[in-house]
Amino acid sequence: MAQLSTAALLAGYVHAAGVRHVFGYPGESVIDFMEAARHQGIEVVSAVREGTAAFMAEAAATATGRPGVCLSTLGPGSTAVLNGVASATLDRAPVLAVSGQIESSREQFFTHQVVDHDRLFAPVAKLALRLDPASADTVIRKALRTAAAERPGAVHLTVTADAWPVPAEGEVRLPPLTVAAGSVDVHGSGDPLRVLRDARRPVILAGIAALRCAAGPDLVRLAELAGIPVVVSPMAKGVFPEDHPYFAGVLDMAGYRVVWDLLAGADLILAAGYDPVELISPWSVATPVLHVDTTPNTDQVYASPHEVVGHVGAILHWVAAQWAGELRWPESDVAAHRARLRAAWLAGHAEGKLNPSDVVTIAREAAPPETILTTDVGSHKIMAGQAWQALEPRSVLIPNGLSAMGYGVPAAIAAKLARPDRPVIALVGDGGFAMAATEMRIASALGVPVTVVVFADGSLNRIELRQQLMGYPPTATRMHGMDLVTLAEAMDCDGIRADSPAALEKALAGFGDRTRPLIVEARVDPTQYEAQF
Ligand SMILES: Cc1ncc(C[n+]2csc(CCOP(=O)(O)OP(=O)(O)O)c2C)c(N)n1
Ligand SMILES: [Mg+2]
Repeated sequence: MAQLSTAALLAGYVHAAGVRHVFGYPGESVIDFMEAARHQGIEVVSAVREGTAAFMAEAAATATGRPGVCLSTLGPGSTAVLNGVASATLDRAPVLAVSGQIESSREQFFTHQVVDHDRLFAPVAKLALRLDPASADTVIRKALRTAAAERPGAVHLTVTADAWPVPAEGEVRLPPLTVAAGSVDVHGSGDPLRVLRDARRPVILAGIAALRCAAGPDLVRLAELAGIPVVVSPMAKGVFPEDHPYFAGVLDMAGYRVVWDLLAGADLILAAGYDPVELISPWSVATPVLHVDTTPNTDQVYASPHEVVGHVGAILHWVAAQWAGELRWPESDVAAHRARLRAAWLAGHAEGKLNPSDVVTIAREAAPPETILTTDVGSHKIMAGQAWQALEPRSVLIPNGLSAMGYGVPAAIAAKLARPDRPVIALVGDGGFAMAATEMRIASALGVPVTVVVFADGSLNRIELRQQLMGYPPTATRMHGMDLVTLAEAMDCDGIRADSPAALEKALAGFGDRTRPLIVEARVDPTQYEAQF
């Protein structure tokens, strides 16, 4: 068999891993790989800049459960991609980030556009390796397996420009890319199941490892058998259907005090795949925790005398199979809790204005149930994160590990490319939108009909509120309104301005059937956010 070039081997591996889009920004040092990817039938999507290309790779990975791939050139390309690599790692998305590098003969002494990738990526990637032809096969397998293994994240590969065309040893032999959690380890003295059986008012806190383990059906079964309310973390939204009678809200989003009160009043928290990377406020409750996760309780954000470590779905399945006893919570108590949460979420709502909560409500009502939502970071995220009703895993993409602004728009484009069968909507702030707005020209160029609703409040609201609380004026947190309708049209997108609930309803009517990208400038009054701080 003819030997593949290093570029072709890498392209072959990522294609075998189910990757159909590589998101990147071109440079001389990666031309060979772009060509090899094209040859494999992989579309190379050029984002407007490398950092957003990495967000796209993260979103594609999160929406599908398969690895995402991003590409940058050396020097300014690799420094620009850094933010998105960090985001993939802290958002626990399996991403392969590939950067070119100057030819190996100059790598050790040349200075123009040369930065040390090992040192650059070490703190923000699970692993940073160099792809050499002689060991390419092993290194690619190691990179893919490491990115996908618990806890998943980004792996960075540096490839010198002269390495791409060189024949590489090996052939495509894809390793399993599933969650790595075989046997169950039980730590702590005594029977962890007894801890659950002894609890009168337990609450389940389900997180992203539960989502990765596809533990939804087991969560539902346990919740129903034992009558236990389920709180989810923002990035795990959809792992437990949010129209279920035992759904009890989203941690650390709007109305957070009501959710924390539920956890404080419980006599046991069953943490099912909860990853403290999502913890926004400090862990403030003294309730005992039973830790069930793919990873031992290495964070120690909460103490947990018992740890059950393994596949979260399999463990919950086993727990449910052992369950005997009364329902711990009647459905009516959980419903009363949800009503309190809803009231807290609506606090500060003013009639006759376009409130942030109105935007979430109207968007959810206009969206077909199977819609994929992406958000950005800021006050709008905590409103959407709590009340957007998620019905399926991987249908809500919220950046909540690094919490990097500028994610919502590129994530929506990538989600639509990865799941063309689904309507996709992005709910973003005007600050975060400004960071990534020009990515919408990619949406129109590729014919990707995403809908972006911008919470236009003229403010970096989340930070302005903090300033206000500290008694300071809004230094550097106010923005002059941008005309988003004109901007949309300049990028061959549709643009609509809405400053009332009725206008927004009209703007979003039937968006699931749209064939062109749409930007909606939703002129919200931010006063309601004050009640959420
Ligand atoms: C890249 C990046 N820079 C800064 C921040 C800090 N930050 C968090 S929320 C926020 C304000 C976001 O403003 P906007 O996008 O308008 O959303 P809003 O809060 O107004 O809903 C800022 C600056 C961040 N999370 N990410
Ligand atoms: Mg804003």
